[in-house]
Amino acid sequence: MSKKIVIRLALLFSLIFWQSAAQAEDGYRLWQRYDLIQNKDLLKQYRKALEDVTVQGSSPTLTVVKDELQMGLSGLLGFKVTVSDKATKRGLVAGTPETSSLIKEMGLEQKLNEVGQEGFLLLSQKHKGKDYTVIAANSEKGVMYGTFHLLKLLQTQQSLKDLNVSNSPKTKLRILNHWDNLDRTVERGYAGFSIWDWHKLPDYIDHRYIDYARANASIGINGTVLTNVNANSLVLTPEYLKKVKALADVFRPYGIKVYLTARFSSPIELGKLKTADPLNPEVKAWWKNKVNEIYTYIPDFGGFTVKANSEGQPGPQNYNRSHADGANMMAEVLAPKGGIVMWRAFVYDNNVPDDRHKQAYTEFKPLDGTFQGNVMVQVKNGAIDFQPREPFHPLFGAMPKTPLMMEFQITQEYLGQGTHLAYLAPMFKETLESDTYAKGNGSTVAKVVDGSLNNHAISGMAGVANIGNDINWTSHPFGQANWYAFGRLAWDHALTSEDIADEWIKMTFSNSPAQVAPIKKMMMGSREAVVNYMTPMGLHHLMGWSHHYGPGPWIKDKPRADWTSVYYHRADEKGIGFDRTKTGSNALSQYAPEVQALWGNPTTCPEEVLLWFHHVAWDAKTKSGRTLWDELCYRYSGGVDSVRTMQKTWNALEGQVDKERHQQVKQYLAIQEKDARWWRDACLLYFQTFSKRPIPQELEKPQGTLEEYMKIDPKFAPGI
Ligand code: BDP
Repeated sequence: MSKKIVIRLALLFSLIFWQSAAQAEDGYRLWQRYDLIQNKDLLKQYRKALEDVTVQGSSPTLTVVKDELQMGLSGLLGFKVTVSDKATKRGLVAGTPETSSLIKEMGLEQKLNEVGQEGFLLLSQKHKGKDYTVIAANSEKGVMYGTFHLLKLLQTQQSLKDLNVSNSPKTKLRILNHWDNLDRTVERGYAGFSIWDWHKLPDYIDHRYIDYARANASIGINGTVLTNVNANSLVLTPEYLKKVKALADVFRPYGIKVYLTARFSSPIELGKLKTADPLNPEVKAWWKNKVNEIYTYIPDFGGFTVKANSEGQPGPQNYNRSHADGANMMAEVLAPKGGIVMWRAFVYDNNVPDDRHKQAYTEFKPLDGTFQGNVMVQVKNGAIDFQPREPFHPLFGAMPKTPLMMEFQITQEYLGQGTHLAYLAPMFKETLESDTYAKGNGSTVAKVVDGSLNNHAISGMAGVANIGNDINWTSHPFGQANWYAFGRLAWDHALTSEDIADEWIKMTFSNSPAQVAPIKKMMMGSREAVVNYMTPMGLHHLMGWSHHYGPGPWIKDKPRADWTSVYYHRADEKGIGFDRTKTGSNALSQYAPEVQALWGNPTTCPEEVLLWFHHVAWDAKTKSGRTLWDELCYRYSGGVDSVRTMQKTWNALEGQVDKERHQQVKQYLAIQEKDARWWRDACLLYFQTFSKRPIPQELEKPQGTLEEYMKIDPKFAPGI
């Protein structure tokens, strides 16, 4: 080899090395990667269609649109795209009839009428003999959502020919709930510390805030509750309101409103009043002044999320007032400013009820019709607490006069936290598609939540965020998919889990079918895998004390019975499960008769929730023909097997997925496999002390003893 060739080769290799080093994948870019499109034919089509880009106007939101188009298209198309504000004669045009003379000329009014304030049109449009791609909306926010939609079409490599998209959100408020404390710890947060750097705010604006807003806007999220539901009244002091204002200013152009959690006792803590009684005039006056003060900093402040009389938080019941009294007092002072109250229904009082499942319904159902118009009652998807599987909350369908907001948990408190792969869209969908029968067949939870079942003017979905200051935001690279899926479903609950996964994989990893198909398969089965190795067949609340990470079915003798595991599984010599039928707690009576008929009979009750509603004998026959005990053993083992299958699938993707993320996920899957065995073995050995039956011969046997598992006590687990 000549010297020249050697030098050239060396140069080439160093270039390749430099390029791959420069592209080290840390996951920070989420689904907004905007890398050059590899499909040559499509690239040609896109380049032709999008060569000229026109966005007239210069408001903050239109600037977001321009910046995103410039950055996105330049990356995807591989040349520097400039956005012009002079109406050009072809290419892409984005705007409203007010901001864009071209769009006004096109006469899209009728079509625009159908998409409302936040929706958009994306059209291939001929105008005066020229071809345009048009993003049109009634508001600049709509233009922004249309822009992200167009970028998604490119990222997922879809044709831009004959576009005729008309799209608008089904739910009005699409909100992230951050359980972030002012000291930057995050309750149930597994991805580092809070992204809100309160100490440096308001002077230092971390670029992350902007990227956070971009990511959220791209999936339609339009609100963020910055602080923990277990609230600190400090955030309502002027010092902190200035910091909140700085964040609100960053988020505003992206259509994201800021909300805060309000500690009910703030008038005492900050106002030095003797009471926080919602009917006390001084208390009302204090909140009125406080709200007015907040609006001087943040003129479009969204309102409050309130956790009251739950898990030790103060609330109106401390003064013998109802939840409605408390919520309405706040709502009254927020109403003139356009603010709302999201009053949480996750309550349980100081007395242990006969069944915690019943408490929210018992307290809230009688209050239906007594809330002010700007109050939404925020209800968790299930009646206990974000378990891997819960039947839908009985309040959905039971409060027709009150807009009920959905509360999902994106952060995986009970689903393996920051280390397990569990794609949650199927879980969210399962709840949304459940039929409450409130107004006959097809009265789904989704229709309750989007307001259509009872014609509510406001509607909303909240998701407890899984975001922290880890470089990739969510610790597990696949945690990003849950943030993404929540936003997409809040926008349109009719989307399928598969389609959402498809989009996310293409934008996050690759468009190559060789990657999309296996990754999607992993994702689609992952939540069920977690259910199986943690809490199959309707079991729930079996986790270890406080950290909620590993198994603890033996947890008992705690300050409250309903904080223990034995309270929920009720295993004894005869069988296992919580009888919630007439012979038991009768929580089932909180559901519509159709639901009661289905779930109330162990032979028709879906096995997925069997032990949620029934105490079943160890030897009872299950659908597989096996006894309940054997079936439980099979399900627990099946959960472990599914994780091993995920590992195989992922290993086969080595060399296709970038090294960094491949390695990361591989390590997490190894942890998940180990944890799945831990759950399986600990639970089966423990339940075996009651069932007194052997684990079927053909299944893998536990490696440790029950005593060993019971001694495991993870110290300093995050999120507590
Ligand atoms: C539980 C969490 C606890 C939260 C509570 C809530 O363990 O940290 O404060 O929910 O939703 O799941 O208020």
